[in-house]
Amino acid sequence: MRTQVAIIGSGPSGLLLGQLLTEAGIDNVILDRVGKDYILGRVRAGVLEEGTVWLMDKAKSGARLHAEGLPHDGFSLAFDGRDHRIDLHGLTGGKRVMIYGQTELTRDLMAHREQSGGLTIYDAANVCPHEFEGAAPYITYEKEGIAHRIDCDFIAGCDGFHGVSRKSVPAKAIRCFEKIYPFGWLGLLADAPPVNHELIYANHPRGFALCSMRSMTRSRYYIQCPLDEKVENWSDDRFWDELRRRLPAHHAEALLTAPSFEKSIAPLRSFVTEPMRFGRLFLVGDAAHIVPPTGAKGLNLAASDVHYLFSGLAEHYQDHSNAGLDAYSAHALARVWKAVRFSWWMTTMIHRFPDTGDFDQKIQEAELDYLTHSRAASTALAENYVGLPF
Ligand code: FAS
Ligand code: PHB
Repeated sequence: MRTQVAIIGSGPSGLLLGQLLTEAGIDNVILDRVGKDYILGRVRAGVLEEGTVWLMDKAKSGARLHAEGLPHDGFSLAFDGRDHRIDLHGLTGGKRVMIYGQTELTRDLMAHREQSGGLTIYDAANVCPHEFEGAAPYITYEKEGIAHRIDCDFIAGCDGFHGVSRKSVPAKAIRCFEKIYPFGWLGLLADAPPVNHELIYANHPRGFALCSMRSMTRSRYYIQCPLDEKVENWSDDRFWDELRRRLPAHHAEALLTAPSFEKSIAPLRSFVTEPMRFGRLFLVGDAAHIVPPTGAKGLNLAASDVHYLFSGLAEHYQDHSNAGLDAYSAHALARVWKAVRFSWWMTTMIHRFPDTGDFDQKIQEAELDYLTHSRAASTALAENYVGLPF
C-alpha cells in the first residue's frame, strides 16, 4: 500500500490531522494498535480552547460540539472556604472555553472519517516507522498475523506518550525534559448534575480538588491523591466525603451524587521532547509532550501541533514549499513550552506538595491572594487558560 501521510495513532491528534488532510485532498492512513471501543472508553480531557473548536470546524467535525458543548465564560478558584471567580470573558476581551469531553470529540472525528471514506487500520500490531531520515519512509505492521507495509512521503507520530514513534528516534538525536509531580488525580464520572455551573479548582489543606462536568447532567470530579494510591481503595462514598471536605461549605452542601461509572487515577508529569521532527517523522501531541491536566492544556496542545503540521504538509503538496515543515518543530515547541510553564505554575499554585515547608506554604497563599486581587495577575491566568494564539 502507498499513501502520502501515514499517521500512527487514532487519538485526537491522529484523527484531527487525518480529517484536515482528507478535507485538503491529501491521502492519509491512520493505524492504531487498539480498537475504536477501547479508544472511546478512555476518559480524559474536558476543556477545549477556541483554537481547538476552530480546527474541529475546519475538519468539518464540529456540528455536535456546537450543539452539545457548554461555552464557559469563567471558572472559580476556591480556597479559605471561599470562591474567587476568574472572569475569562471579561479579562480576555471576549474569549471563552468550551466544555466538551475528549471522548465525544474523538467520536465525532471517527464518525466523520468513516463518512468521508478515510482509512483507519485498528488493532494493528507491532507498528514500526522505518527510513524516516531518508526520502522514502515506510511503516510495517501486522494484522491478524499477516505482515504489511505502507510506503509514504511522511509519518506523523500521533501515538501518545507510550507510543512507538518517539522511541524509534536514536537517543543521540533527541533531548527529553521531565518533571514528575509527587501526586496523582483520582477522577470520577457520574450522571449527577454538576455542583456548579462553572468549573471549581479548589486548594485545600487536605489537597486539591476539581469540580468539572461533561454536560448539565454528567459531572466529572477529581481529587489529588498520593502516587501510591489504589483506585480500589476508593468507594464512591469515600470519594464524595473527601470531595465535600475539600470544597467551600455551600458547595459541599449542594453536592449531588450518583453511582460512579468511571473511576481512575492519572499520574501527573511535565514532559517535552526536543526537537519534534526527525527527517520525515513528525511527533505530534502526547507523543512529544505531556502536561499535568491542571491547566487543561494536553488536548489543546495536541490541536496546535496538528495545526502547524497540517499547514506545513498542505504547503508542501499545494505550494511545493517546505518552509512550514522546516519550521514545525520550533513553531510547535514555542507554544508547547509556554503551556508547560502555565500548567506547572497552576499545578504548583493549587496542589499541596508533601514536602512543602512553612515558607513555601506562605508563598502559595500569597500567590493566591495576589492572583485574586490583581487584575494584571488574573488577566495573565485568563489569557493562558483560554489558550495563547496559535
Ligand atoms: P493519545 O494518547 O490520546 O492517543 C494516542 C493513540 O495512539 C492511542 O489511541 C493509542 O492506542 C495509539 N498508540 C499508542 N502506541 C501505539 C503504537 N505503538 N502503534 C499504534 N498505535 C499506538 N488533557 C486535558 O487537557 N485534560 C485532562 O483532564 C486530561 N486527562 C488525562 C488523563 C489521562 C489518564 C491521560 C493519559 C491523559 C489526559 N489528558 C488530559 C491528556 C490527553 O487528553 C491528551 O493530551 C490527549 O489524549 C492527546 O491526544 P493524542 O496526542 O492523540 O494521544
Ligand atoms: C475535565 O473535565 O476532565 C478537566 C477539566 C479541567 C481540567 C482538567 C480536566 O483542568
